[in-house]
Amino acid sequence: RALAKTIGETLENGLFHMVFQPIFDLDGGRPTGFEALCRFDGLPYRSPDQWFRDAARIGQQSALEAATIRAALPILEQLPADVSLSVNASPSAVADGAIGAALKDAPAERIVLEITEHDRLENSDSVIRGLDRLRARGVKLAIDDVGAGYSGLQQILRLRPDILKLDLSLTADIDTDPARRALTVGLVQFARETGAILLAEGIERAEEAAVLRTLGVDRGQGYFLGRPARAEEALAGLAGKS
Ligand code: G
Ligand code: G
Ligand code: MN
Ligand code: NA
Repeated sequence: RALAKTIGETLENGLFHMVFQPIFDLDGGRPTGFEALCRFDGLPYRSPDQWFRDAARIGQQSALEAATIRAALPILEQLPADVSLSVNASPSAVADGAIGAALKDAPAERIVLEITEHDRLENSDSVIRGLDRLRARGVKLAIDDVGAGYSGLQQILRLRPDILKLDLSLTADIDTDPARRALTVGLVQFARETGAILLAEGIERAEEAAVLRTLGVDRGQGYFLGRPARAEEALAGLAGKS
């Protein structure tokens, strides 16, 4: 099938590249980490979401996820030791061991695993076992897209993540929306009481960053703070900052 062929070729020939978006302490300073995001080079253009859905249909999702992680890891050698690398993973790729294998030789304590329940947790025991194994090695766990879709409160209560990543639908226009502020205040309190770090994504304006900081959100990510960029550009942005 055409789909299997393009995904097969993407994997075999590395027809994708990684970009890296900085994550900042909202109190300022240089990035505390970068999130790795994949970009496919083939035509016609497809978003990562589409690619992973397509790959899932032909049983290649885990292989594709593992390939993007392996492609992201080399940037760690060029980053200061206290700067972390966040990679995305689906629960199913954690459960079947693909993510653990991709991270086998990685410096675990510098890795943040961002997971979203894109797929239902059909096999939740094996997901939890897979996450426990990774965390035992020192990998930090972030729940991605908190406030959207399946990344619900049950998952947070069950997994006790190190990092909660607020979905951009909560961050957008938080400076003008009291309801979004109220929800965020609740999550700030939850994070404080459970020792988790709260990270807001999708920050596009200075006013949003200022409000999030005032509310007690620890970290931020978004176009206002820094766009995803190829490794060389991301590293150049880091140079000269302290
Ligand atoms: O960067 P962008 O907004 O286009 O990413 C769209 C979605 O694809 C996001 O939900 C993101 O988590 C996911 N995504 C991007 N890159 C990767 C990747 O390398 N691995 C996995 N598993 N998901 C990714
Ligand atoms: O993995 P996750 O779903 O968190 O992926 C985050 C997505 O959000 C990526 O596709 C990234 O390109 C995108 N993104 C990053 N910063 C911003 C931003 O400031 N605004 C918007 N709309 N999207 C962003
Ligand atoms: Mn993410
Ligand atoms: Na997200």
